[in-house]
Amino acid sequence: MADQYQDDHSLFPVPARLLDPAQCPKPFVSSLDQYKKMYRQSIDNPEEFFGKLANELLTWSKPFHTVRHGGLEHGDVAWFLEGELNACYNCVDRHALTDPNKVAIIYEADEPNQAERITYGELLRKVCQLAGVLRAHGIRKGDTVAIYMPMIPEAVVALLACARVGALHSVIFAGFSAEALRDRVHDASSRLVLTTDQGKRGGKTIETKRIVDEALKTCPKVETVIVCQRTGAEVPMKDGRDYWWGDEVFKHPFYTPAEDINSEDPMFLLYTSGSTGSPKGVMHTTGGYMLGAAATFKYVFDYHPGDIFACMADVGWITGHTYIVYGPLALGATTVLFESLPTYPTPSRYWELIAEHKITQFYTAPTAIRALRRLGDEWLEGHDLSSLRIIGTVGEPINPEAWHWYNEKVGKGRCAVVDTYWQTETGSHIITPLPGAITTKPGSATFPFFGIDIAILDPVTGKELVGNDVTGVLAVKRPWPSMARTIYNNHYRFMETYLKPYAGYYFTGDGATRDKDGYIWVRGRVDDVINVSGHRLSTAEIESALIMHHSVAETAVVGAPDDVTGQSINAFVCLKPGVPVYSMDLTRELISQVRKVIGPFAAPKKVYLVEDLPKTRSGKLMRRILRKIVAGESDSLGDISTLADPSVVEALINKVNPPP
Ligand code: 6R9
Repeated sequence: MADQYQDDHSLFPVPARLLDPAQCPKPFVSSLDQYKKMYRQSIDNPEEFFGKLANELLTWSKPFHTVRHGGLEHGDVAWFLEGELNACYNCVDRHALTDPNKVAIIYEADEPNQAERITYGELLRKVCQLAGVLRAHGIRKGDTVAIYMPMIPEAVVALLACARVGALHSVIFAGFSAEALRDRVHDASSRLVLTTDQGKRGGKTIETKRIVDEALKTCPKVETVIVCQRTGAEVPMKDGRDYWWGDEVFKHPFYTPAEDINSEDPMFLLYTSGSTGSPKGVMHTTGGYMLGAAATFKYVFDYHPGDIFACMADVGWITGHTYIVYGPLALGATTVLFESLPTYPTPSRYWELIAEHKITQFYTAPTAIRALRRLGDEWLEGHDLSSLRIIGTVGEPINPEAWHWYNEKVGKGRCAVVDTYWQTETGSHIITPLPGAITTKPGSATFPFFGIDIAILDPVTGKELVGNDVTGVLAVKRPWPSMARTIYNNHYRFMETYLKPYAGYYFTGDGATRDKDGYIWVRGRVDDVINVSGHRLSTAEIESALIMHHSVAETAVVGAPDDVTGQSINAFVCLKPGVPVYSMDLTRELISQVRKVIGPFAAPKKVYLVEDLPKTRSGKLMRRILRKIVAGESDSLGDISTLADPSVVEALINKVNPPP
């Protein structure tokens, strides 16, 4: 079965330079044998392995006695039970106390040549002041705070201030629309929102505060909005609700203690898309999440003091949480916060960034690599990328062409390439090469991280497919520290989505192959989730946005393969009787409907106005057929005899690929 994929099995051993002490710091894991030994320990004796690691990498205000409790069967996973620690203390105080002048954040603003550096000492002062503001506005341990902010240092301060007072932050990516923001603020019952006047990205202005105002029209529970000035533009302020960040922080001292937090106290919510319509507030707790962030940051990015780490994600997604904020700061690293786009003002921006800040680890998404590769190699010329040691990807499978380009043109064949597989729900990397130990294959995330017991299951029987050369659905056999604990206010849905589909396993929603050499290849989602430029979107969410339009009777959304964005959104729409079908305006209206309800990044690339959708006699939509048609595989539709009206298919094919 594994043979159906054209995998690239060329082998890339660890670059010799990484193992040469004259050129690079010695990797923490520097041979395959060492990886295997450590992995074995983490599986055979997780209590000892993770107990030791948790004490080595984190500072606990009260020690834990029980390393691990509960399991996947009952969905009662808990780690480091009696222990107490504060995530903010671990990320800020302990470094500010020992090395206050060390740079914590390099903020690379939208316009080039405006970088700012924030030291750990300054960061502690900023975080304490904002923590004071939160407390003054009645925020206490366990409350949820919504954060809707662009990529500015205050966004990092916002996350850390919440962690300091024990409030759960719920960051909503600033590309979400007012309606999507409202739904998330409402679902989390957030009483306070942190935002900015405007945002800046790629030279464009984003009306952040206006979007917040629009969203809050129907969020009566929100009592306070704290507005940070990014551009200084004049924005409406609502009396008694809206306060300027700058005015508020001046009222509070530069130091305020961090709250004692139990290891299993919730730390944050992050909304993500699933198979069904409404987004789910994935909840992470403190000790386990922090350990996952710190441990993967140490071993996967092989962090050594002096390194300058740059993750190009947005803090609105899990990658930003774990690898811009918590992982790097937990280990006292210098982390780069990039506000702009890889193509602004020119497609050299990443390479300028690396050269200017002497970045040692660089982490981005395959979609950015594909886009830059297309724009031509000349944009790389003349930029000194020799500081790089490790280059990583995340968010979607990387195709071999993009992998080779990244390795050769960016890494110059002298860096380790880490294709890191993980999810919002896993909290940190779960399948990934370790840069000093693993021979890679382009497009494979290779092997599991410590403590991750991978299983590939037969999708139908749920039976584990043991051995190599197997393809099935990807699952994990036992709990790991940074796995999500629940879905906010909906533990039932957590169980149904992740732990019930295959009893005793955590179900990822992805398909995967373990090849003949034991390498894991993640194939993409097996559920109704589409991955566009590394952004997770649910077909049901887009469908429900479309159906709100008065002309729409019915709709089906599928992902089509796309050279740059990985997948693109294709929407099939049946109109209500009497609505004229051939209308360009209507197509535009439908696209803007999705932009309005979810956000611009969810806009369908293609909208097909059609008479009928392929359904079974019992009325079940056969998405599989639509997927094949948009992928240009109409000649291999499989069995269509169960369709109520097989002639529908012909019409759909003609619509998508009109005959000449
Ligand atoms: C971290 C993040 C998770 C989904 C996941 C999978 C896809 C992420 C991948 C990858 C293949 C990789 N995915 N990394 N697929 N190779 N290295 O992206 O979290 O936004 O929750 O998305 O992304 O399909 O299930 P999230």
